[in-house]
Amino acid sequence: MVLFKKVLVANRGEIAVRVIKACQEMGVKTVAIYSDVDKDAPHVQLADETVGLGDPTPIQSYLNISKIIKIAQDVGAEAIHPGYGFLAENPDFAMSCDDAGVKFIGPSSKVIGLMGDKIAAKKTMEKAGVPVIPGYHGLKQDVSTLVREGKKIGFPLLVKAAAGGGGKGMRIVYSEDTLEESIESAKRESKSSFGDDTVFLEKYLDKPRHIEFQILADEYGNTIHLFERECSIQRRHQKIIEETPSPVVSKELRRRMGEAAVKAAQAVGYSNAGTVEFMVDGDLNFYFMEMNTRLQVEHPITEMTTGVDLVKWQLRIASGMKLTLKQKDLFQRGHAIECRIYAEDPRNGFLPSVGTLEKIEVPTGPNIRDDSGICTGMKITPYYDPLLAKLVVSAENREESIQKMIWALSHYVVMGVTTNISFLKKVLEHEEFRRGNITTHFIDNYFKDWTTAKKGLPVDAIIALAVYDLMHRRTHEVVRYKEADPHSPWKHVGRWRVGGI
Ligand code: MV4
Repeated sequence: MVLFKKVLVANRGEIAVRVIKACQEMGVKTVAIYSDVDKDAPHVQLADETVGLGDPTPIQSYLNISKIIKIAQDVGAEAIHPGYGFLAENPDFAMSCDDAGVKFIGPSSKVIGLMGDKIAAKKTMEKAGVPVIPGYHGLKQDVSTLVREGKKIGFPLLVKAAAGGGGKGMRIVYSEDTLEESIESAKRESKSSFGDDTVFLEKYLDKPRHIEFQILADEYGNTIHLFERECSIQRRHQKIIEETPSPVVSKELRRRMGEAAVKAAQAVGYSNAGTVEFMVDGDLNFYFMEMNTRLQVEHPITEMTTGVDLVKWQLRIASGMKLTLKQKDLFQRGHAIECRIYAEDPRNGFLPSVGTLEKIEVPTGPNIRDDSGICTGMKITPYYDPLLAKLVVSAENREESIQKMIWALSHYVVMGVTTNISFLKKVLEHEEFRRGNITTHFIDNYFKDWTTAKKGLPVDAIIALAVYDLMHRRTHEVVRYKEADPHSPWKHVGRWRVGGI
């Protein structure tokens, strides 16, 4: 079995860069695709061949199935790597690849479709003996059935969309009084977001943690897990800090969850890289929540602690090679953390920040990894996800890893857009985070008021600090007036990351 000679990367940003580098290291030629606003982007500069998609709107570019498949055929690419997001979990895309004779680097279209239906996924897992969150996931969808089933579950409970994920169409119900209206409004939102109003009900778990397992499976049924990632630090259903190992997963729990994750993958004939998401409650009971049929954003922390290059394995598996890694040979070494650096303004409701990147300085050192898709001069536009980079560090243990990440964030400089760097540091510095006392509600619990702008320091102090910090390659949180006064001297320092004293 030999590797592909040429792969088309159907994505942009840091993940396109990550995949292109893995291909090149393995001697595989790469084809980048790009929209008009990405013509000078790093993934385009790095690739061996490039093809333009034109109009930057996602539907016309990175989501355009027929255009992308036509390009793959024209350039003679044998396979397409979808990255994450865009077409990565679209069963129609995987199917179109099959039909066009281009290998989709991921699981089968059938498995993607099955896992996209959260009810079908739960039923499959229940049948396979993987624990699922208690609730109702039946096909009877009339409101009176749902209300009756909801009362049986008890309160609080969650109404979730079968076609959903990411909190869309989700409602928390605290008592019988609001059950019916919550079901109806969840159905309405689900219909308008996904074109499907099927919902299911779950007991609302107390002190929930999001802990997921990385899976690799080849096309001959060999399946392994590469341990867990704790992803409980989220903001509006968007993960911002991930770590491994989880501070609450014991050896024994890891073994049981890992076995359940492998069982989940095998139950659906999974192949390639995937992630089994579990919710873990305050008593450390774990339940299958969903399976992500793609490479995850947070995959680097697994790579940092296991030494396994997941993207290379995706390529090998898709080209028909056997998984030669054995479960018994895998172990976790040290502790790794990833922080997602976004172009957004934590002081202004986390609104995406757009502009031209004027300066970027990246911390370097042993066990510091920067997966980024940005360069100076690049415009950050509102068209795509505002993720600029993923900063990943590893160290011997959790405490050292946190310290190291705080250092690394302090030496990460981005000028031209506002970033969440200072917010990430505040989270890492939080006493409860340091103790490992985290749940999916951590940000809501402890950083509720963070978006209100602080009153500014005198202008000369700001400028002095800015110069000082630049010289010392340090960044601070933004302190500026809330209102945009065109005559304000703040205008001139508004892009600088200043303050924090
Ligand atoms: C839950 C849960 C508690 N119990 N399910 C699902 C989608 C994910 N992004 C959030 N999800 C949750 N599912 C059960 N059975 C807690 C969450 C959850 C959450 C719920 C309500 C409000 C904010 C939340 C933030 C993270 C996780």
